[in-house]
This record gives sequence, C-alpha cells and structure tokens, in this order.
Amino acid sequence: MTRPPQLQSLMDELEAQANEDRDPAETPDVGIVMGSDSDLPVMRGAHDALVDLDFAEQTDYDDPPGTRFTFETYVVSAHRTPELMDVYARAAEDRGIEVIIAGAGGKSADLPNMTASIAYPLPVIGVPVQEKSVDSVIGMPTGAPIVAVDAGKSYNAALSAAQILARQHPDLRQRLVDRHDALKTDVVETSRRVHDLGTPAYLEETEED
Ligand code: AIR
Repeated sequence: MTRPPQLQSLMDELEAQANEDRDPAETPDVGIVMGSDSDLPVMRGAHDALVDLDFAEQTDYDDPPGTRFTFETYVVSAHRTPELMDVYARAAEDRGIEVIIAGAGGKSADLPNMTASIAYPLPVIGVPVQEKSVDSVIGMPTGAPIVAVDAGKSYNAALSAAQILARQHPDLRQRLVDRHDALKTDVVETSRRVHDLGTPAYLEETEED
C-alpha cells in the first residue's frame, strides 16, 4: 500500500533513530503521544508537570537540550495513522524512551491501549482525554497491561512517568520529594489562613486575587 510521503518519511525517521547507538542521556526519556492536536489542551498538563520537574522538551532528536531529562511530543492517531502508531510504539525502546504517556479522546480511544500492547514491556501511561474515553483506555485483557489515570489527569500521568524514571535516578527522586513537600506546605499554609482569618475574610481575600 502506498503512503503519503510525509507519513513514510516520519516513519523512516523513527526507525532510523531506533538503529542509532545513542547515549541514553541524549535521547528523550519520556514520549508523549496523543490522537489529535485537539487533545493538546488536556495533554498540556503532562508537558507542564515535566517542565515543573526541570525536564526539557526535545524537539530535535539529533540536537538534545542540555538538561539530563527530556521528553518529546508527537500526534499519532490509532485510527487515522495506525502504521505510525505501530512504528512509534515498536521503535520507542530502541530510541531511548523509558516510558510513554499516551492520550486519546472519543469513545474509541485506542492509542493508549494499542501503544501499550505494541511497546510492551515499555511502560505506557494512558490518559483518557474525555470521560467517555475511560473504558476504552483502561479496558485491557489479562496479560496486556496498561497503567492509566483518570480522565484529563495528564499532569498526574507525567508525575507517574517521573516516578518510574526516578527508580534509577536519585536526583529526580529528590525533585519529586521536594515537589511533594511543597504541596504539603501549600495545604498547611492555606489551612492556617482559612483558620486565622475566618471563612468570610478568607473568601473575600481569595475573591480579590
Ligand atoms: N482520535 C484520533 N484518532 C483516533 C482517535 N480515537 C481521537 C483524538 C481526539 C478525538 O479523536 O484523540 O480526542 C477527536 O479528534 P479530532 O482530530 O477530530 O479533533
């Protein structure tokens, strides 16, 4: 079957990268894929979480950013470009990806589950972009695992991806611990303000912000 040249060229690029012998520090650690660019407003949470953890987005496989941890982003549709999904998932491990975050919306959100099956044993974290996508993302048969978050929770998907990477990287583990501590401090400070100001004054203060 003939394919549009742009599709063939992207597939060839990914396959060629899989055959290169790259230093793991120079390849993207996390691969973010989604079914459509219309998923970006939801999937942006994964980008934001990784940036919060000092990851940089790698936009050129041949020219990695200076930071140790990086991620890349592609649109890969399970139904419109199944051959691209297949190549991305098959090549991921050899391209140096350690964990994939895959998001899709609609009732047939098959990108996360199919990517998980093809990329196995690479871990795949599925993000149902909409509430109605949850069943199709998590409904995998026994023996074909996927890890998934609730609808729209792409920020948490990225934290889970970082947790997986952190098992091999103590400095990343420390960043996760520091973020968690900051979260706790935020809650306690809010708690004190609500208590010390009293409810009406607190609400007035936050409504002014
Ligand atoms: N989708 C794209 N290819 C296969 C699927 N399931 C999903 C996208 C998006 C929704 O279909 O993940 O959430 C609608 O895509 P679009 O491009 O029509 O906006």
